[in-house]
Amino acid sequence: MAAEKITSSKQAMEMEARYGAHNYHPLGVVISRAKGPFMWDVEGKRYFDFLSAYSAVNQGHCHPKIVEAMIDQCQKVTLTSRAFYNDCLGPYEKYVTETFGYDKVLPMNSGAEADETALKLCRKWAYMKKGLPENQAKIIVCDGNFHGRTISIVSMSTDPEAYGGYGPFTPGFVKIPYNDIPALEKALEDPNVAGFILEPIQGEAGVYVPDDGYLKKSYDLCKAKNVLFIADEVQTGIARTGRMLACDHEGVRPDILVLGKALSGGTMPVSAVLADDDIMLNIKPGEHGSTFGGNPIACRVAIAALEVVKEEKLAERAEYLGKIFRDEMNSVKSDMIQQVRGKGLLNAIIIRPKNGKEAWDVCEKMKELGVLAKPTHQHIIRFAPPLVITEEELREAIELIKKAILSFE
Ligand code: IF1
Repeated sequence: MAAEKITSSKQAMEMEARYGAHNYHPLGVVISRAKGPFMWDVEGKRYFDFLSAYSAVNQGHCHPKIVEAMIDQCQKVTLTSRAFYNDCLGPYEKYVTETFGYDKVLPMNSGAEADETALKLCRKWAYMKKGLPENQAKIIVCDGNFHGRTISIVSMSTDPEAYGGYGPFTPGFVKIPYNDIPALEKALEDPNVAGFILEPIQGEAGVYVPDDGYLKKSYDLCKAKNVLFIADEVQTGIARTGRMLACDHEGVRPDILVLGKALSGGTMPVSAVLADDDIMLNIKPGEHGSTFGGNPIACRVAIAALEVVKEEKLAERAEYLGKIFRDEMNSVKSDMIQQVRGKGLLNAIIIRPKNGKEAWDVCEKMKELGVLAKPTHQHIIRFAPPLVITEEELREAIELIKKAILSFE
């Protein structure tokens, strides 16, 4: 029995409702093709993509260089598992560690897997190098965090929608307010603290940009207490905020760096954890791994994805275009715009409800006008187009976004 072909958006949405888990509530649009900053629905309507799959498509949809690497490797060998060597992993490991300046990389697949790996590396280091008593290691996390959806990761969450109904929870996490230095100082007084994990900008929390200096001060406090500073750059990394890493804005070099999403340019799940030998080599053969982690296709795709970032100067583009976006949105005369915030091309607008209309309604209007974005936490719309968008295309999309907001005046 062959799989059914989709000939209308309505057919696709009904099929998903009937046969798929209802763990999402997507906007009512069915994408069938995408290229660069654009996506087309089943009926052929074009949209500007202003979500970029939550910053996984920084290089633009179906970037030719990345797709070419994928196709080429697919016809050689797709997967060896780590039971054997292959001729793609070494070159990738060398390339990615030299790109970010670390001794070693542990390749994984999803961002959650990479964050879990970072937590395991931190705990292992705490027992083997810092000398913490077995099973007593604590890791400080921030209110409003989002690091993935596994049981241990939602054990760190302060969002009932993320952790509700999934107990019992993994112990060993200490929650403090984000962007709060005194709270971190106090939490670091506990001698059993092994690490501090945070997003340099909280994405899911609504593009919450901490005060200037927060990352550097946090890093310094952790170093003073021999605590590992773990940066989850799954969403903020790979040029999204106007630098290769969001930590680069403050010259902070995380002890453990977590990457994902755009590491593959949105073609397939590729994530990575980078650290120096003193941290990385505490995990011995057989103590961690994954079937697809570091597979040949992932290695070829990730090299191509990083080459695109460098060759097309995507960080510089994000910096320059992001300023245009924030300036233009701050000039809109509408009391629906409560705040515009962000760095590079990771931005958000807090929508003040008006006449019963709120962020979701603005997103529906934008969809009608040909721009796709989605609210987070009811009143915040995240705007994150692929970094390959041209200034002309960005300005065209900005006019449509303005039109959508002003349509409620
Ligand atoms: C969903 C949120 C964003 C992440 C950071 C790790 C991960 C993510 C900073 C895990 C993933 C995705 C997951 C996706 C929607 C999206 C998301 F709304 F869920 F929170 F971007 F903000 N660290 N974020 O942002 O990476 O395992 O997904 O590869 O779960 O709905 P993953």
